[in-house]
Amino acid sequence: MAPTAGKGMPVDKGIDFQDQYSELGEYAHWLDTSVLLPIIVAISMLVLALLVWIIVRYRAAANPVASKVTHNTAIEVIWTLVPVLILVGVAVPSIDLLAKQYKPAPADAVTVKVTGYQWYWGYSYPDNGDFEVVSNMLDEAEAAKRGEPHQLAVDNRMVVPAGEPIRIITTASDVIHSFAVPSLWFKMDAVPGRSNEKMLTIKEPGVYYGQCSELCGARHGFMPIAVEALPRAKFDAWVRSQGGAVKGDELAAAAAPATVPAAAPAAATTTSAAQGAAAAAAAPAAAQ
Ligand SMILES: [Cu+2]
Repeated sequence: MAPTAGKGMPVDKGIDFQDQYSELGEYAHWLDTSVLLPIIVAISMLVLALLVWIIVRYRAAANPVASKVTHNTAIEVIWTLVPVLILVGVAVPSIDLLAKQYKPAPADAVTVKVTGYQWYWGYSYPDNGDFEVVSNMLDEAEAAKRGEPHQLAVDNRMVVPAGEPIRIITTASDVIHSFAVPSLWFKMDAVPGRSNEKMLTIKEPGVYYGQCSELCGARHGFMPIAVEALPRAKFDAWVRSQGGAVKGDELAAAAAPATVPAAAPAAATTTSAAQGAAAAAAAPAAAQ
């Protein structure tokens, strides 16, 4: 699948968050731009106005006899209560968002295990025959040839079904990495010896780019992430093309030559379940 310009990627001169393609992302984006930002702006303007008023009205030249007032109960009650109410108002949607973000995925969700390596990503599909896709950044010429943004484009994407919950488990083989895709509001550290889990539902098919977001060494800036969400039938076909199986398939049947979806430049160098271990061992060599 070819990426859509401006979708799932940064845009020129963009200052806002990227457009969101998950429900949680839309919720979080709304919370930021429609709740937090207006409150922040209003408070900043109020404080600025008070400062200017005091500096002008109560400067020594205009106000030679200083006031001796030290207490005003009414004002003190107001400036305690109003901030408390604002914070409670902000806490309600914040905690709601937090709880939704860490809701476990349903039992039948597609599982993708994301492994960070120095300096590339591996995506394995434990429920689909446990094949692993190794994903390296494309060089500038190759990215241009494929019509993809350089330093975001990869040779083999992480392919997932659109419109259904995905269970993403992140881990790492060497140092801490972080799997982050801004347009899906998804960021999860990938820590050696530990698995972190979070659910993701992508609303529509598309290609969504991200980057490793934890400083992980010399080529940290060159391990981009490309997530390709496909309609269910195309995802199933892709899984079979990788030597994997979808529910109801038999692994043996999937070993037969499979149809490669037109959408998959991602189909080039991946491994079957049987070759998985050998490929994982050879993978560092493949990492440029
Ligand atoms: Cu990294």
